[in-house]
Amino acid sequence: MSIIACVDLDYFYAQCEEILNPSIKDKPVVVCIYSGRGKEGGAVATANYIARKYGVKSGIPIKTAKNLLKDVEAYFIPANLDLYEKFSQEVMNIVKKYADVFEQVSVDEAYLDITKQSNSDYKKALEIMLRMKEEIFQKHKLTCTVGIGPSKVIAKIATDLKKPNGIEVITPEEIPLKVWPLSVDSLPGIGPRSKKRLENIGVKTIGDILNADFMKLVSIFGKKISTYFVLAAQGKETEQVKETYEVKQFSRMVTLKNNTLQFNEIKPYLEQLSKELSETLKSNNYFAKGISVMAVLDDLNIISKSKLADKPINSEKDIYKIAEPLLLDLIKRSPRMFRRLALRAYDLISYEGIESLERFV
Ligand code: DGT
Ligand code: CA
Ligand code: CA
Repeated sequence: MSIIACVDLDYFYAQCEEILNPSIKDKPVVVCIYSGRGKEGGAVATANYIARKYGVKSGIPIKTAKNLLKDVEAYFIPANLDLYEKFSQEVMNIVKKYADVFEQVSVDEAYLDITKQSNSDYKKALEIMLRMKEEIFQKHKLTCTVGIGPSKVIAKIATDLKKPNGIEVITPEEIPLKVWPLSVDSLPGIGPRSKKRLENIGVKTIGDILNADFMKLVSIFGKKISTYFVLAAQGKETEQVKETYEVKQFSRMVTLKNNTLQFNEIKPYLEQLSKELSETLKSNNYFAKGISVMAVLDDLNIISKSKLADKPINSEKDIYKIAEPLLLDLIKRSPRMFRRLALRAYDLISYEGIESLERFV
């Protein structure tokens, strides 16, 4: 019997901001995506649980959130997606270690097949996931919620039951008790519209799905979706955890102190980026064949040039050697001064199997 875990990081963007600046932690924190139209145009990406008590949630206009929080001291922070991406990668690298099979489904969410690790034992599975939660918290001071069950759907439902900073196990035997009383829209895939249609035929809870007339469901949702509802409600849908393959590229970017087009001034930045990129490749066990240099100009236009090395590389020296002529070429054809410089490695080769690499080096 499979055991699947779902890991979801709590109020993710807002929690990253709290980690960066712990002094805001006991106040409402709202992470905003500004549209650029008007001072307060845009939407809320997410908010911490204190702000949620005031009704602030993902997707509402920033203006509405400001209104809800007008009588309290609150923090409105523009989203820093690079920062969240970086936290996400670091946390997911920990999560991965605890899985037989690991599938990342969004920036803050992953499914783990832990059947082998736990020997199909739910008590063991719980212990393993508690250890993982602990390691994530120890290393990053970041909390997450974990759900464990016999299928992806049940694992996800378990996670939603215990947010934030919780853990929940639902064994197959516990499904009637813990899952069937829940409202139908707790089942992943059932949104407000399907909920309405189900209510119209008297189906309010997940358990009601199993008592409903199957042909009636089919007449509304079709056979495929109806079958999914019925299997999912019993923890019997068989969607596998699909291994997520590693990122196919790494990059590093820097903002120049002064905008410039002078090679001598830009060179130290390229050296620094080569060093950082080399470190990233090495610490992730990768060689790269492709190197690309990109410049963001002072009008925010972007120019770039790439080249494939003759063999996979990952040393600072080799990276710089490929990158320097690319930079010189960009400087030559750039109409404007450089504002930022980025270096990217692609066409990556993992050196887990170092032997197979010998034919390259
Ligand atoms: P949670 O899981 O309920 O504790 O809270 P979050 O914020 O982690 O919610 P989740 O897992 O649905 O989404 C993960 C991140 O994705 C969230 O921190 C920000 C982003 N996100 C979610 N919904 C929206 C949205 O409607 N708009 C934008 N721009 N970003 C969103
Ligand atoms: Ca989340
Ligand atoms: Ca999520």
